[in-house]
Amino acid sequence: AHRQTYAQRAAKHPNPAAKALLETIERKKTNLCVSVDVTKSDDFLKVIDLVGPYVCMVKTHVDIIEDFAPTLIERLQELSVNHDFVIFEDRKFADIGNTVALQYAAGVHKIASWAHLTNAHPVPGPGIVSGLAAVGRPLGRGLLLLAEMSTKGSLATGAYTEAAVRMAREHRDFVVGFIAQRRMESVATESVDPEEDFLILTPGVGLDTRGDGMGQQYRTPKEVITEAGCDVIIVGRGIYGKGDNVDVQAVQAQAERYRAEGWAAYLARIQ
Ligand code: UP6
Repeated sequence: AHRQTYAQRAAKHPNPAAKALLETIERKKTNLCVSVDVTKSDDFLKVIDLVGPYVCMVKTHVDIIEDFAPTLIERLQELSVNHDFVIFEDRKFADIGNTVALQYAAGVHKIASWAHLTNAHPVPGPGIVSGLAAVGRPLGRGLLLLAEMSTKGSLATGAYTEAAVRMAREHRDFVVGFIAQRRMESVATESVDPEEDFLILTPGVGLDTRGDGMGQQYRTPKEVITEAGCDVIIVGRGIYGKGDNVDVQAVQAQAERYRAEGWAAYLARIQ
């Protein structure tokens, strides 16, 4: 899949959320997803409004917003329409099917009602996918499985990563890809359908530092997109620093910088 263009893949993708993401990437010429990890609603909306023109997707951790109100989701949805980006709630579900279905549909945040994509740890086994699919599939949502993590000492390696890929292959109507550090086609190859097209979304991307002192490890867009064959770069603090005192010009400049690097890395790959 990674030798094809985003447009070619969009045309064939059966899942509405994955298709929308691929179309957005092609239309806006950006494979940048900004992870908006700030704790105040005003900063959250401000950063999204600033980076909106440069991104295909905005990634949220809605549970870190200290003044959360349902109207925040309405504003987020307006920004998603006006700036043309997909919404990914990085919830990292990790419980039994029944519980994750409730966490996805209900509670304060009602994630399934607004997030085009969300993600889950495969650790509980395939029931987690069935539980989330029962809620998300009728709504046209998509799920990403965490097959690998960007952090030092991650346990998601080897046989665990292989099991994640097998789990995804058995639920291709809802699982549209992975959070991972490389392409997954060559993992657990006993039952690969040549038509499968899993998106690889990759966090741990930074141009100016290699880590954060708390286990995070950064690679460049070129390493991630050109060399490892991933599809989307996820960048948080590389764009907005600590997230306090949002500097309008600096945030826009960094967003355009990562967009340009990510796109050049993609063009180099498909050449
Ligand atoms: N994230 C990772 N690594 C993973 C999975 N998810 O960093 O393997 C998420 C974090 C954070 C973002 O939860 O929201 O991606 C990375 O932010 P940063 O660019 O500021 O390090």
